Amino acid sequence: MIDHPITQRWPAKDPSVIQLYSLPTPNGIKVSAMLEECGLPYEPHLVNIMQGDQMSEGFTALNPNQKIPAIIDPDGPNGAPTALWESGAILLYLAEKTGQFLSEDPAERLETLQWLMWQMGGVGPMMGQFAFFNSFGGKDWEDKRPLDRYRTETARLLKVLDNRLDGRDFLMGDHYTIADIAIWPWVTSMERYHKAYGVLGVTDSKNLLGWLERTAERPASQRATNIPAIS
Ligand SMILES: N[C@@H](CCC(=O)N[C@@H](CS)C(=O)NCC(=O)O)C(=O)O
Repeated sequence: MIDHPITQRWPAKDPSVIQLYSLPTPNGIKVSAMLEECGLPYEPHLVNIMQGDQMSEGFTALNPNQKIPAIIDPDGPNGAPTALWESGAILLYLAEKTGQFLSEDPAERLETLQWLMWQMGGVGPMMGQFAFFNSFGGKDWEDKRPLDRYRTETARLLKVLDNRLDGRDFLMGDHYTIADIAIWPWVTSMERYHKAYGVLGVTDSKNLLGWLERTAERPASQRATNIPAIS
């Protein structure tokens, strides 16, 4: 049973499963991809950030930071209902809950978390700013220095990723992990929404292109790009 103000606006059809409040943006896709990969039962709810749903009272009661994605797990730690936001924290939680996509080996686990933090602290914020100055409000700004700055930094991060993927199928070698799940939606969004693979140097990065293809081939990645369904 879920007793939370968010259920007034987004009622749970099956309150015994994880409730996902999201939209298929890069941060949203991370969590839907993880849920799909893990095979956990869950119920997606569309939070339309273009219409300001994230500012509503119900959503704010769940995430005071007013951003998607967020979840409620009725069967959280100690069997109690748990609400969680911040996509990286949700990936870590689901990995620990299911024992999947994060090695139990301490060294490997640490290295995976390092790449997850790299995504959360670098890739997401920098690519988000690049997107703003390249394609959204900032594209009409006369001063092009912010666009140059974020494009240069985004290209640099992508080069770091390309180097890491040299001789590796995934960030952690043979193992597909929450690091791949966190990074992939951001990288693909650079082309899908911004047609920027050329200016960012992705088209010349063969390790990166191979990884993008391998990750995109996964059925969970494909399904996640439309969860929650927009129409
Ligand atoms: N660090 C947060 C970032 C979440 C985030 O920026 N979500 C965006 C969509 S990708 C959002 O909800 N934006 C709405 C807004 O800023 O009002 C996470 O990884 O969960």
